Amino acid sequence: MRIVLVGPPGAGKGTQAARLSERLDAPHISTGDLFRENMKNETELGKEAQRYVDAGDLVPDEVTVAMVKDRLSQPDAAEGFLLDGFPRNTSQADELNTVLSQLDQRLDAVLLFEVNDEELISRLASRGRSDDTEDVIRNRQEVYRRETAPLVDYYRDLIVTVDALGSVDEVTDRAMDALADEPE
Ligand code: B4P
Repeated sequence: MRIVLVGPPGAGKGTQAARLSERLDAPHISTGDLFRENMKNETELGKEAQRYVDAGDLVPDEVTVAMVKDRLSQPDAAEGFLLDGFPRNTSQADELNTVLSQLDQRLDAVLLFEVNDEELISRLASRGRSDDTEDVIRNRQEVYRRETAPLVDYYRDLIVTVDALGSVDEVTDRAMDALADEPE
């Protein structure tokens, strides 16, 4: 299956994508993880992304889109993937459409993880990643509302909503059930 995961920062996209990847036997492709790996290895891409990630802003589309195109062209993504954190705005979504149609592929579903703001803040505060400080979290939430939330309308025919409150196992089961209920 070709699935996109959308949700506010801290909704558990990364957590759930890793688990769904095992259950569905499809690679987990996380733009956040790809940026963090490049930053750790101090690659040119990592150096370029660092200041945006540190501030909780979106890394410029041209950098992000090139990185995703490269990843999607690898053989393990040919039969399916879970795309975690991409697209994050409608222009990235347009780019993804173009890439997929060139590969004669299309998305099967867009999983939308819903959690209230209070829970999001408490999850991120307890994780403590370097971009999980209060100011940066607030900016990431604002960026989500402004840039990413419009994807719900953009993908209205593909959206599958998942209540992401509850234990990690409960959320995984809900996501699997919701996908199973989707028409082919
Ligand atoms: P991401 O890595 O995508 O970060 P995120 O949205 O905060 O994480 P996620 O929602 O996956 O939460 P997680 O599972 O980790 O992005 C980081 C940065 O990279 C962005 O700010 C941006 O700068 C850049 N970036 C990424 N993609 C981009 C793009 N397409 N374009 C431009 N820039 C981009 O869960 C969070 C915490 O909750 C964890 O501690 C987890 O253990 C906990 N948790 C999860 N599920 C739980 C549950 N059910 N109950 C309790 N806790 C739970």
